[in-house]
Amino acid sequence: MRAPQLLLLLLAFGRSQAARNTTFPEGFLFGAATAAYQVEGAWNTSGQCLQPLPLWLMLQYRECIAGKGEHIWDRMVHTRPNCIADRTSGDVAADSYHKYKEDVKLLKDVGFNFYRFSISWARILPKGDVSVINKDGIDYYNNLINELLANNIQPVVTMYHWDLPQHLQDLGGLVGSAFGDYFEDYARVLYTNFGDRVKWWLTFNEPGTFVDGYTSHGCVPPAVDAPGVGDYLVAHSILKAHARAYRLYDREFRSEQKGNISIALSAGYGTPKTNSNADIEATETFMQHSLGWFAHPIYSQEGDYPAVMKERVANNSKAEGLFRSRLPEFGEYWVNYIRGTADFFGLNYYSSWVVSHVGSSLDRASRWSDMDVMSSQDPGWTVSVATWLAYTPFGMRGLLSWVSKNYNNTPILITENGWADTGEINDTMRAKYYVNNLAHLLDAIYLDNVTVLGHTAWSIIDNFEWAQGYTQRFGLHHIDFNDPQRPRTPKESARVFAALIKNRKLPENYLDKVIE
Ligand code: GBE
Repeated sequence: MRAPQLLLLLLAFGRSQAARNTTFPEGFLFGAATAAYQVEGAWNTSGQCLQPLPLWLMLQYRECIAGKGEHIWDRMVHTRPNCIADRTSGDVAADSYHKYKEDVKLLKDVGFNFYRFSISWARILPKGDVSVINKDGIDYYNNLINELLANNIQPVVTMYHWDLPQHLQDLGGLVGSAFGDYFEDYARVLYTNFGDRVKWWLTFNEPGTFVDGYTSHGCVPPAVDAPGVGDYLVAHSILKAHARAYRLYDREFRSEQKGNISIALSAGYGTPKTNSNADIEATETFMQHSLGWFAHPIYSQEGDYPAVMKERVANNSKAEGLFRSRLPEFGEYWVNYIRGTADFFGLNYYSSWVVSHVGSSLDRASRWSDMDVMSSQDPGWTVSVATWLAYTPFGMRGLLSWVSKNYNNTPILITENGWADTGEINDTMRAKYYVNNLAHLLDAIYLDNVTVLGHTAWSIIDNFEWAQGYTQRFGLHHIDFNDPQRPRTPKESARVFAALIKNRKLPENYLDKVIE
């Protein structure tokens, strides 16, 4: 290597390393997450009475014997076991329903400031509506919340992480005309019972993912085959329901409880394949059509779906000979009602995509063909056992900056971030993933002036990974799912996190030396 080149290299390294601040700002929060169906188990646990009651009393006090109701994932795993890679289910999962104190201990040992968990709607309201309230369910979450607070860990509660009560599914599900009523009533039960202690709420987890229950992916319940139609209808209904839960809080609870409410949106970070205008534009369309779909109605100044999305779907629908756009319209009332219904931005980030423009080549209408883009992974990226999840820590900074820029520097909480493997205890790749994602998160804070409230690791424990069953693991703690005791064992990543939180600084040994 010639001298000037060496000098340049030294300069580049020296500068970027020196410029990078690897210390967490004061007040930055660390947390870890789970979701009810993925960890709780006790899928059909029955309610209990203090003593056996005579029949007439049992009929009067139905809540006394209610137990947990069935939800759409229960129904799917039990009726279509082939949908799950290893033909397992969440019937027992990590058994957190019985082992929640152990889970809190794990959180405490790592030093997390908060725990993001979800409430199982059907455990609280077995039929989904408020006709029956399961006292055992209320007790369970009260116990969990109290155990967390006793250990100085803040609860961050997701109201809906994909487990719709089956009874509500039978009444039209997420697109049924009464869905918003049911969700508002459920939210009221949650605020009333837990809002004195829960100050961070997320209404829905990743609507952009669970809309797939209405596309041709056969194994996401309720498995309705209506791409480019059903997914848009679900999103529409979810945005309204989210806003109703938020407005309800404003009307009846906020002045007393003083909490924060948002929604957890998921996004891959798109980077253009080439610097052609077509690819740059395609990348923006991709971001608007996946993340902006939900974020624009809530966080933008003008509200409603992104213009590019409305225009594309309307044009395509017309070309297909339809009388109206497949993308439903809100109208002025709902645009105003939904706009501004979040106190911070909940963002799940895992991975990035290389995006390029393609002419409409897909033969069937879908939200993907509506975008005219192709997303793929760079062949140089390391891909995890989950095909969609590649090691792309730069996307953390890119996405945070994109959100901050598009939505007026709104404060962001990373509500999920994580790496999949097959369960190694010495999970050095997961440790590397977290350290470098956090490095780019700090770059977003220090170099791009993004307001980031905190980071959430998915997940504190291995859990039921939906259609992948137990074949893909995301935990900082290993669980042996063949052992009825479901023993938890800390992995290397748990140790790395513990040190990182204690020092409030990234460890040198897992930090990538090259900075994009
Ligand atoms: C989160 O979603 C979920 O909130 C959480 O419940 C889950 O455990 C965690 O991720 C880990 O997956 O045919 O393989 O390409 C991919 C993360 C579907 C974002 C999976 C939807 C990742 C978006 C289907 N993806 N998800 S395929």
